[in-house]
Amino acid sequence: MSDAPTHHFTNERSFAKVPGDAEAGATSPMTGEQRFQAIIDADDKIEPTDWMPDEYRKTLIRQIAQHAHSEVIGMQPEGNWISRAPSLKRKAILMAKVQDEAGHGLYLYSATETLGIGRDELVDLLHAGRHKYSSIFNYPTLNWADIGAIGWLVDGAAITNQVMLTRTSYGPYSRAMVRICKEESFHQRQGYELLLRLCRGSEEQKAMAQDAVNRWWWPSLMMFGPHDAESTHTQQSMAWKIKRVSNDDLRQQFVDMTVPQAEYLGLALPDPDLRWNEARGHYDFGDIDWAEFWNVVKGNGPMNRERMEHKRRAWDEGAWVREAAAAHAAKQQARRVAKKSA
Ligand code: FAQ
Repeated sequence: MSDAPTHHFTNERSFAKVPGDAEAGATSPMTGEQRFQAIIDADDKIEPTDWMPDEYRKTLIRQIAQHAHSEVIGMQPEGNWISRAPSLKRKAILMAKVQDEAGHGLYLYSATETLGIGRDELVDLLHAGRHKYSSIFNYPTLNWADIGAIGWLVDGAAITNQVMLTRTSYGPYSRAMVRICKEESFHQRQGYELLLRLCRGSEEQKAMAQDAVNRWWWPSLMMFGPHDAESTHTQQSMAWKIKRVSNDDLRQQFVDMTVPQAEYLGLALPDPDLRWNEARGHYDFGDIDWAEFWNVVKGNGPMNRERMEHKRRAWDEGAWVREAAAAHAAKQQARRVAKKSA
């Protein structure tokens, strides 16, 4: 072992057997970099204490933090309707869903902590405008049917993206995704069922559902990010198996899955170019308004300012809770130490 480049080996896990070990043999042990690549090639998981390239770590922190921030900011558009839900049952469902999103944020911030960066630091970066969150949460929720459209389309798009992330190469992220996807599928079902009830209701209710779908369809397609040709990170992220499917392929999957669901609801999707293409075996769809997408990403969407103001205010107002929890934990710890040394 003495001639192994030890600076590449950070822990026991680095010595786990991976394909290629036999060929590498005892005479030429793998470097951390080679072992990282072998784990990726074998479709195995990189774990927190494994050696990893700095850029791999940075990419994960960027993507997972952006995802965590999205879950937390994503509580706002729906949270806005909890007090106005039309029945106790709908209120209970909506509260459970919004709480789930907070939980998703926590799992994801925990996953970034395994990469060496704390939640407080990430939240500061978001509050300072140096981190992004998903464009979708910068649109307003104008009527009750928006809650159904968010569940069906926004959670539907989120699941399409996140199912592939259960196979991402970073262990803690992939395991968080398994649990998150289970919860997201309940979210999607409740949204679809809500819209189905409206579509089987009065003319006014159906019109409300159609209005919501008209406004949420295109922003949902934007959630998948820019076209592959414009995507800064896709190529490297796919080589590292952080992303397993490209933005455009996921968007196509989502369209193919959603069109028959819209037909069953009896709702039109607001795209005159949407039609089945027999030769491709997929639906063709119209051009996305990328100017609108980038405008929203840069902070100029209809609700960006309000979302961030609300987020900062909630963080400041919750300071006493964090301080009280930290003081309580310190007191408990001091008691444990005192008991041990007594
Ligand atoms: N919004 O090179 P790419 C949810 C940025 S969770 C804003 O293609 P990448 C649950 C991107 O950061 C929704 N910015 O980037 C829920 C990059 O900028 P940067 C969130 C976007 O990372 C439901 C630049 O554009 N889900 O909805 C967006 O390879 C209901 C170039 O883009 C996740 O975050 C966008 N839509 O691919 C909660 C899933 N798209 O950083 C409440 C995990 C792209 O270089 C209620 N994330 N950008 O300055 C991912 O899978 C990826 O990050 C993508 C983007 C696919 C989103």
